[in-house]
Amino acid sequence: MTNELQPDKIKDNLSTLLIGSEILVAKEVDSTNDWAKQELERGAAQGLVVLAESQTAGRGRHGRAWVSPPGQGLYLSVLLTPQVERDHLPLLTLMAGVAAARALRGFIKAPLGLKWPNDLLVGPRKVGGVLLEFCPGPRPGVVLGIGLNVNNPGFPDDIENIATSLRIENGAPADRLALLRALLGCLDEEYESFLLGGGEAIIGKWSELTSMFGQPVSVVQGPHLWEGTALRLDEGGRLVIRTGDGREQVFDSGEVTLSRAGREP
Ligand code: BT5
Repeated sequence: MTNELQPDKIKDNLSTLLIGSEILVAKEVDSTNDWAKQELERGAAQGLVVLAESQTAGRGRHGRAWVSPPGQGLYLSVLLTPQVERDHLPLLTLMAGVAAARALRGFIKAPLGLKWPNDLLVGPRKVGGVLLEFCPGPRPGVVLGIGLNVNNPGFPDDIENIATSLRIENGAPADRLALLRALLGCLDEEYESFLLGGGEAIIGKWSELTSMFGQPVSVVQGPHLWEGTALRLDEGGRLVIRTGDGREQVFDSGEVTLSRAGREP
C-alpha cells in the first residue's frame, strides 16, 4: 500500500491551528462521516479528523454510494462546531471545495474545476466530492466529509465514464500523505477565513474555480427540472440560473448537469 496513513506521520510538521487537532485513522470503517458523528456524541473537540484506508458504506448525498477502495483514495471527515447561523452552513461545502481544489493544484497539471454544490472535477470527470452533514442534538456540530480519488487505477463500470483519479490524469501515482497534509493546511486556512470573514470570501474564491457560469445547465430538484444558464452564487452560496423565460431561479440544493455534450457527472 502506498503511503500508509498514520497519525504521527500526518502530524509531522503539520502547522494547522485547528484542523487536525486530533487525528484518528482506521483501516476500514463503514463511513468516516458516521464515525465523526459518533466522536461528536462522545465529546470530541472541533478540528478532529477521522480517516479510513477504506469505507464499506462510504456515501455521497441522498444515500448514494461513494466508491472507496483500500489505500487508493483519501476518505476523511472533519468535525466542526461553528457558531454560525444554520442558513450559513451550506457555505462550508463550498469552503471544502475551495480548500480541496487548492490542495489538489499542487498534485495535478490538468485544470481542476468546481461544480456546484460539491463536485471536484478534472475536465468533465469527478476526482472528488464533499458531503456536509449537520448533526443536531445536545452538542450540535457539522461533519465535513471529503473523498478524493488519488491512486485509483480505474473505477467500477457504473462510474467509469464519470470518475477520474490523480493517477489516471497524471499517468503516475501521487503521494497521498503529502496531499492529505496539504488538504488539512488549506482547510485550516479556509475555515479560519470563513469564521472571520463570513461567506463572501469563500463565494468569491469558489466562483473563480468554477467554469459553470455562463454555461447552459439543467437542475433537478425532486420531481422538477429546470433548464437555463448558470449565472452566479448568491450571498448564501445558492446557485442562481436564468431560465428560458428570462427569470432568475435560485437553488439551495439540486443536481446540476452541465448541458454541453460530454460534461456529465
Ligand atoms: C459526493 O456525493 O460527491 C460526496 C462524496 C463524499 C465522500 C466522502 S468520503 C469521506 C466521507 N465519508 C463518507 O461516507 N462520505 C464522505 P454526490 O454528489 O452525491 O456524488 C455521488 C455520486 O458520485 C455517486 O452516485 C456516483 O455516481 C459517483 N461516485 C461514487 N463514487 C465515486 C468516486 N470514488 N469518484 C467519483 N465519482 C464517484
